[in-house]
Amino acid sequence: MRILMTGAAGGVGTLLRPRLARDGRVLRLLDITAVDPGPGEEAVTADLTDPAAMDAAMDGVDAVLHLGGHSVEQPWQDILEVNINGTHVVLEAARKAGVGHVVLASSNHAVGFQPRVDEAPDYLFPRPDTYYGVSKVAKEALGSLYHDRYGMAVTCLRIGSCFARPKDLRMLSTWLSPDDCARLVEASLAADGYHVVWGVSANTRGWWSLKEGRAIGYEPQDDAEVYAGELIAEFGEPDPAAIDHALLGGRFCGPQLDADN
Ligand code: NAI
Ligand code: 15L
Repeated sequence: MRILMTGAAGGVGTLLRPRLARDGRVLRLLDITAVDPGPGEEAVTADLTDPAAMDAAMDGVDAVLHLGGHSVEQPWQDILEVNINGTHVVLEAARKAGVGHVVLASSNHAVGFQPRVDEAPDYLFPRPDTYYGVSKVAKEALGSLYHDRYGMAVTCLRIGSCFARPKDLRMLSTWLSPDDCARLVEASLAADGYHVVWGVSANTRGWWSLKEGRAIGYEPQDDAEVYAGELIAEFGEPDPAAIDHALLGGRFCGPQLDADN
């Protein structure tokens, strides 16, 4: 089993590498930045928008975990080329190589302007908060197309905040622990069909449904609440009216780049 991980040099890729390592599994790590491969790993330095490079990178691959691209707001042309066109290049290379399973890193920012509710449902209708969020909507749509047209199994992860630990009060609700991220990726790699699931741990203060995640076999084990004491001591009690708690996308819904960027 060989898994191609795009964006492997990034934060999530780095957290996932040791957690996805298995006997009999090869992780092919692709990034525009060079990565040092360890045991059970291969490295490819390539631009994911380059079709020839992606065709070559897909050789012998069984599944793709597509993390690569801009992970925060950028000017429209950059988002268009790397996140939207880049996802098309990745999916098209996967299709031509006969790859059966693709996992796409979407984001809560695909639905960032949705108001916070106690449990936002799976498959919540898009309300992107940025060009970056628009690219995640497009990524989910491309995944849907490649599932329906070509029978590819595609799971889109609307990731909350995946870091070693939650860094602020919002992340008490949105945190996806690295271990839970690996559990979610494993479940997604095994899932058939097309799914859009929240990428979040079992947080006491969570806002998002875990139903679709559980339906594909994801059982989160972590809860950001263990960090609540220290975060509240640092930042004070959460204010439900503040942008970080009133809208799903939090401060991404505040001023970003000018529209003409
Ligand atoms: P990151 O910014 O740390 O890593 C992204 C990686 O993609 C970088 O190593 C970068 O070099 C690579 N990359 C960028 N353009 C590329 C190109 N043209 N060709 C090849 N590689 C390229 O992001 P992070 O935090 O690791 O996120 C991974 C994915 O998960 C991203 O798609 C992000 O949008 C998504 N996500 C992450 C969240 C988080 O909390 N970390 C939350 C929601 C979504
Ligand atoms: C994202 O989509 C970003 O990639 C990440 O940097 C975090 O800011 C995260 O969302 C979040 O909402 O916390």
